[in-house]
Amino acid sequence: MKKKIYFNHDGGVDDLVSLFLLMQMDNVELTGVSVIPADCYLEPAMFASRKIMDRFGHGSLDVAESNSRGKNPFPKDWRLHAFFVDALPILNESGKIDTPVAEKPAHLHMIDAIHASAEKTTLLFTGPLTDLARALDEDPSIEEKIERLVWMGGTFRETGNVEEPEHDGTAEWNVFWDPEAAGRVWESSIEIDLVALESTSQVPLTEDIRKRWASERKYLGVDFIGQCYAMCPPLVHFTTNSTYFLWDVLTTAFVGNPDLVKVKSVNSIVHTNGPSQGRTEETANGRPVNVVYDVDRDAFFDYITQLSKKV
Ligand code: AGV
Ligand code: CA
Repeated sequence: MKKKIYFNHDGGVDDLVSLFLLMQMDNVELTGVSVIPADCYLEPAMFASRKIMDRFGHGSLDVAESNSRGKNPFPKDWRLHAFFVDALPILNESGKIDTPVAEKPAHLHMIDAIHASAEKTTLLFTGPLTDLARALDEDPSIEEKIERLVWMGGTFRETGNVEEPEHDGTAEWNVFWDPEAAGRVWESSIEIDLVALESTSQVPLTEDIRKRWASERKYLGVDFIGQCYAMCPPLVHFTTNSTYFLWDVLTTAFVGNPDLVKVKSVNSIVHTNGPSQGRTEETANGRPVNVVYDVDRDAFFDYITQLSKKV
């Protein structure tokens, strides 16, 4: 049986590649897609999502826009990536967009999608949790129809990936953008799988992987992901604040193939205020989350490249 997946993303290159990959998985049925303007601008991220669904999808879904706002904005340079993906010739060949924009905002769209499915829904979030927090406040009855939340977010290491004034550097960005939303979801009883920096740091974008995609660009899907990752700074000598990892793509691959990773349970809290806001911290009396802390790197890259060859 196919897993029912609702996907909420924030329009980064790896969010949009994730959307493409999800639609190539035989064991996944996508029940809805929505876009939150966190690590993107909303308009190009919506266009790009709809064009990716036109070109590489199979179903008849619409895409919902989020009207959520965060506390700590993403750097503009990163948010601009959605414009580059939207402009790719491969997505603009037909000159039209068929996939419609949903009438309802993302959090209400997600509530409808959860109720519309007889089976429980797995939520895949590759941006901040704001829309989920708002959905839980709006309609707490969705909780019992959620199979689990798979989230790219957090870290239990001393150092996260936020380098901003007035912050101590302990947070991961998706938590930092809206720490209170994460805090709200932590209060729920939803099973949480956290694809944290522990595992995503093992899958940086590197030259060898770019070369591999270039050598196999005769496959339309491999060409597409190669073009997308041409926009992102790879890891060459050492990691910088702009080095690109396959954060969300690992999270998405985990949904399609959980055997790629290792998971352990950690009790944790979320810091919602002050210089550590957005930090996820291990604490004996915190709520349990399943942390994805290790990945078989080669098997992961084989898996996503294989999926990309299906188109
Ligand atoms: O913290 C990782 C999250 C992922 O959801 N995003 C990017 C991924 O989509 C924020 C982010 C952290 N560092 C970045 C980010 C960078 N160097 N460029 C763009 N986005
Ligand atoms: Ca993201």
